[in-house]
Amino acid sequence: MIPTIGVFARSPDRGRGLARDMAVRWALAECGQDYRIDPLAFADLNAPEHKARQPFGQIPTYEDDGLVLFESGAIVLHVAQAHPGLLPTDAAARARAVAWMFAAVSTLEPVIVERETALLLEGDCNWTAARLPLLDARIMRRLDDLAAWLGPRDWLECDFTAGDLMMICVLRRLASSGLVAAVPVLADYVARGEARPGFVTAFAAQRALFAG
Ligand code: GTB
Repeated sequence: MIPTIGVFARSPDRGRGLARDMAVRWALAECGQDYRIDPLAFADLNAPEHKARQPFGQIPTYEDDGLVLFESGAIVLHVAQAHPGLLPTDAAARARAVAWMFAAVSTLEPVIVERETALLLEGDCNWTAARLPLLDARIMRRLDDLAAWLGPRDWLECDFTAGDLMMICVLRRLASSGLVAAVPVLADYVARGEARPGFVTAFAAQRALFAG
């Protein structure tokens, strides 16, 4: 079966690969798995048909052989369990890789999304300018700890895993902030991920939606 993923028909990032379907596309590309896309307009997201797939009216979704999944991390985990290449076979190493997936979405991503929300939805509020340095400091604390862990390694554990894939997708959302660029170990880490053939393929596929 070829899975179908639900994606934005026109992502607000205009093809920069910042929406969360990018992680799913990248995981599938790393595994050499073809997929179809179901491009959704914003107006489609809250339709009952879509909410039956994604209870919160969001993308990405994933459908394959009767299985309907939501949550990008859960989808990537499912793909990584179904194909070789994104999770180690050793049980302990596999558990470490999964821990990094959770770290990406539950320790790094929330502070990053809080900054995005402040800029996008509260940009006009008179407290935002004062709050931004606090949000940046919270993010930098996480980035410094992550960089200290990474040190001279290429990846979070021995080999590239779904943990790196999720972490790099989360870090990419800071591209316009300059915060990752300020931590060379992390800037290099993100660049290593972006240079992987799987990333290049996935990035081109999501960008193609903006070709017309
Ligand atoms: N926890 C869920 C997951 O990981 O799957 C979160 C899914 C989610 O936030 N989806 C967003 C969505 O559908 C798109 S990715 N939003 C519509 C809605 O909630 O109504 C978030 C996103 C969107 C756009 C950019 N961008 O343009 O830069 C970046 C990230």
